[in-house]
Amino acid sequence: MRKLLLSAASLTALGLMACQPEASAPSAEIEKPTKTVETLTAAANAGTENGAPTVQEAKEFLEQAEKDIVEYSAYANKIYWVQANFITDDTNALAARAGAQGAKMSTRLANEAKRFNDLSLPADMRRKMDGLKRGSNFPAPEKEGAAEKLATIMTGLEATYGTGSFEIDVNDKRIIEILDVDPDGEKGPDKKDGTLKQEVSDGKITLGQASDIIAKSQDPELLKEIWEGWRTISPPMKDDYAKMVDIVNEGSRELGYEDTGALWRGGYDMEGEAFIKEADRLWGQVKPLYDQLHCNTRAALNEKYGDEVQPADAPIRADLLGNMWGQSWGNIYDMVAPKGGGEGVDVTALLLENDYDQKKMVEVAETFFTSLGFDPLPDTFWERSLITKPQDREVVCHASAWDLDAMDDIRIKMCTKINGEDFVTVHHELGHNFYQRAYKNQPVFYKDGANDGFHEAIGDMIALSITPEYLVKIGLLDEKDVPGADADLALLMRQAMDKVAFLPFGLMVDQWRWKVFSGEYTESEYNSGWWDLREKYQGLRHPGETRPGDAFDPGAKFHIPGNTPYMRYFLAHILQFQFHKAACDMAGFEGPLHQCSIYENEEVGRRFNAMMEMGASKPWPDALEAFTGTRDMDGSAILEYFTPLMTYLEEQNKDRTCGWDKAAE
Ligand code: X8Z
Ligand code: ZN
Repeated sequence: MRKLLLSAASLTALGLMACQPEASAPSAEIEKPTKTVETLTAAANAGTENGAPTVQEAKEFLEQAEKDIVEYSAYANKIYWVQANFITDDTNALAARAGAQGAKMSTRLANEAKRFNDLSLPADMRRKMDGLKRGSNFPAPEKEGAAEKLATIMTGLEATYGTGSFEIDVNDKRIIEILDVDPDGEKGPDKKDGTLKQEVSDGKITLGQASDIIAKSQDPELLKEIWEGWRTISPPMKDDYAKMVDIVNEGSRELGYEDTGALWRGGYDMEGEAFIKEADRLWGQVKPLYDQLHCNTRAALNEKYGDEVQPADAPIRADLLGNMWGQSWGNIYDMVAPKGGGEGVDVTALLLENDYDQKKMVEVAETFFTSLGFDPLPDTFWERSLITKPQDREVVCHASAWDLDAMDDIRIKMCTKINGEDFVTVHHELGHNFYQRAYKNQPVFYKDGANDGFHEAIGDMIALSITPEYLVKIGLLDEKDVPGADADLALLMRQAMDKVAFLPFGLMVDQWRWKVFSGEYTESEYNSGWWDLREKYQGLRHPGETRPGDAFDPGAKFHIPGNTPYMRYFLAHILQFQFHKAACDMAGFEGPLHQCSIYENEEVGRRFNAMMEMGASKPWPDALEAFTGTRDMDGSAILEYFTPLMTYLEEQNKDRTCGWDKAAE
């Protein structure tokens, strides 16, 4: 709930958010005026007799807005933190109340900012004003009771997801084997991978356990059962979701947007229509790579499971890909490992062999940042973060990074598992925290990412430098075990199964939401629309012939009930490779991009920090240019990174029929 209510470049910054700041830099029109406050004040003050607002009034309004936001956030963030760390009816009620207050403040400030629409303002003040006018990503209408209703629904949706669980057969040997569950329901000692032997005496499992089964099982019956089981948590969300859509659409219209999708698209320093084209353009650049990966993965699944389970020419069955949402496929790497191409590096195995625990994973990630010249995390980070899943209470397990006081009280909250995937996620989360701290001296309006994709890309960019050579430096990998050049394909395939596989998922989630907000998908079409897009972009289908009539499969993905915009992750998957390439160029690295690590390079760190310090103070192309020298988001860096793999995939696929029916649409 936290992130929602204020947002806009300003309100969001306050750390009202978990996953990352509700970034949305103000729109582009702001840059025009270049006069100084003094000249404008003089000019505008001349017009006060007719009641027109003055520049001085605008200045005072912004100062007061800043104070209100800071004051509100200081207590609301604490409430959100407590609620996400301890989900009960009581904390939900508190969070809903704080959320309603935030929504009202956000709407009030947006409306008050409109008073200054016709006033010529210095660029900086105009940017702040426009940020305020965007309100929040989930704006409440002004009418009595709307903010309370919205906040209650949003808190409820997130809590329903956070506490979601479903029944399994506790005597099912296939499940016991994977979860190491004692059928008598007794708790055992810590498992080697860090999850406690799970107590399932109530016969129910949670998302973490279900995800382990999806990651590890190769039994298509069990996979289908678990995949469908998790999706029983979301039908009860559907009606509330539809109500929420109506409320925020009304709020968005009051702010002057056609619907909430248009409001979201307006957060990229360009016209909303131009942003749609931009996302399509980027997808067009990388789609050929995805298509090849899809073709090769489907062939491997067909070989493994046979035509019955995975036909060679149909979309891929979503439960076979090692991930609950089919969004990243690294867990089935073994099925697609290039033959004779060496082993690559199995980070999960290394972490376990080296007795890493969750805290150590975070410490090592921190060391990467400090090796670039960033200050260490404050003591309070270690005292206040939640790094392992508590056994005795309900928490929002989805990983998130927080900035409670918009200064130094930064924290993460995640139910970390000891595996390679979460090792990357730990870097991802710290990327948010280091970004938040880098821009802490900006005015509150600019305490945010250059755009929301930047915020998601920082830590991922760092994690791209986790090369075998780096792992040797930190003592995780033995020098003698560094794979030879023949293992490059293996390394690239591991990366591609996560990063390339993710791209169309990153894109489709908000294609769905945009259509929901615009009314193109009505409540009765929520689920069929979701699957149309899953098939169109990802080439996936659900297991089984049909989905139940009440199914609400989007609700089984955190960011839908968690109300976090998703296009940011698509952008981040493009941007992180652009950042990586720029950083490697700066470092003077001359080999192939996937072999480059910027570990210990303080000059790169200094320049990265210079971009991060800007926060949202300038349109994002300025920030991008500051670090990469280019003003455009561009997929060519990710293509360059995977060039050897693309060649390999094309060769593998040359006699295969690639694609799926809707690909041509
Ligand atoms: O939600 C996240 C982060 C928190 S901002 C863990 N991610 C997306 C997801 O899990 O769906 C990171 C990658 C995509
Ligand atoms: Zn994130």
